[in-house]
Amino acid sequence: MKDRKTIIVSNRLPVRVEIKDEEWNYHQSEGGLATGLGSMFKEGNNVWIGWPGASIPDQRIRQIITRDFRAQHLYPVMLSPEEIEHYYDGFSNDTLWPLFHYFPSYANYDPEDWEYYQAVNQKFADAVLDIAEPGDIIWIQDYQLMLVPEMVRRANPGVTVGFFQHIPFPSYEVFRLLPWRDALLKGLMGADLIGFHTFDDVRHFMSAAMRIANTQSNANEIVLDDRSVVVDAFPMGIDYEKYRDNVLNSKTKRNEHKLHQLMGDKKLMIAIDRLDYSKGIPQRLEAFELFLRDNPQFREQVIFLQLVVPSRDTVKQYATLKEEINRLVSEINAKYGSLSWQPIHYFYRSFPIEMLSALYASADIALVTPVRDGMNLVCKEYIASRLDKTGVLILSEMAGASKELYEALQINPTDKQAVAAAIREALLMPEAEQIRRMEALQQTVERFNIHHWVSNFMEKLNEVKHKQEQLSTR
Ligand code: GDG
Repeated sequence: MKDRKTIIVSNRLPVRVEIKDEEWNYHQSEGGLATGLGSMFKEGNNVWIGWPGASIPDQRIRQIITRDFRAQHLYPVMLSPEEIEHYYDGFSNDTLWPLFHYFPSYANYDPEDWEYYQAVNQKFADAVLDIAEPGDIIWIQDYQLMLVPEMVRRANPGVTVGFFQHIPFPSYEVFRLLPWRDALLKGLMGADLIGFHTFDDVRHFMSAAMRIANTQSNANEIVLDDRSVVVDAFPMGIDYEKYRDNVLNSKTKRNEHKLHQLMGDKKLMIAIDRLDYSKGIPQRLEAFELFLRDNPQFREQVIFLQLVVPSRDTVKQYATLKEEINRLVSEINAKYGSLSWQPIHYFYRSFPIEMLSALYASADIALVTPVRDGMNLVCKEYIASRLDKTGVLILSEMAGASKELYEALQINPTDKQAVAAAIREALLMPEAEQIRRMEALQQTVERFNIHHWVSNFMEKLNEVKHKQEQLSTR
């Protein structure tokens, strides 16, 4: 088709607007998705639809901002504070997020949140339908927009719809707790291709579709009355070159130098997470304490730097988690620290990328121990930043990344003894062994990078569509 275009849809646009009084600024996202899709959405008539990150009540400012965005192929969907509260903070982050990360006791089932979720999904679908023409490809991102595929297909059956979920899809036993499970499955099955990070997520989705929606399936294909839906794994990668090159940046070098001054000849172990109960931060601190208790010879020898990026801390569970982390850090530091050594350096804020890169480049060990994570990109960024190929990654079996990164020291994050033992093993690992593992990890992360992920998904989507077009013309 001649003018066929691609429309990306995600909760957030890759550019965010920040408004204060009558003034506003635009901020480019440095996230993986923005990088991976960055070149695609700017081509031809392609566009990216999403929320610009702020409520803009003033009609005049809204118009100016919309015009500025559109000039960059960005279509803002404006959301009111109530919509953000119920669709985003509520249903997305207080219902789907905990449930899909296996924290069902944290999930809140509020019918009002669900009403908003449906309405806002319809708003996103309408934005797509405003510009979509038969033959266009629409790629919808993540759990905030699970109803959009079906809403778009129903109104415009001629388009091709892909959906990718960045967080885990839980076991049927957990998913079925959702009062609105049928509607969500139906929403997703409006897509031609549904992607997850891992084959386990695929299997869980297929099982939920079969047992809740009574679908028939054929291998990884759901067979509906008039069409089929392909479900597959597309493990997301990072912009490998960017993280590798960042290490050589002069700002990164300066930060690295400062870190070395702080560290002296001590070993550095790092962990970087958003504040979230799925990231296993308290369990990791407790495992570090166990390590210090049982390995007194390593005291004064290692510094653990934990960076937590603020997130959702007005929500009760997050505020409690933040307090628990504060308490654990101060208890461990008070118990084991000395005048010349503070075991844990804890930061609750975000750092510029040049500081992140300096941390990756300086760290002898990266501890990535979520209790549940769709993929986890921090561990891949650490690998890409290890220019001399030393360093040890300790990785949770519960992160999607564990399905690719076999040469990491893999642990069950709730097994504190195992995490403590892995820290010891990492500190004692001979350099040759570190390099052997890191080389293999780098090969995987470099090859299956963000560009591979985008082209792999798009190729599959084109292939699925092509097959369906052939079937319909027979
Ligand atoms: C979801 C899924 C999946 C962190 N601190 C700073 C900073 N970061 C950047 C990291 C990394 C990103 O944030 C975090 O990505 P993750 O993948 O670890 O986790 P989520 O945000 O939970 O993302 C996850 C991902 O989607 C992609 O599909 O892997 O499983 O939960 O890129 O570098 N960046 C800067 N300063 C910081 O202080 N600049």
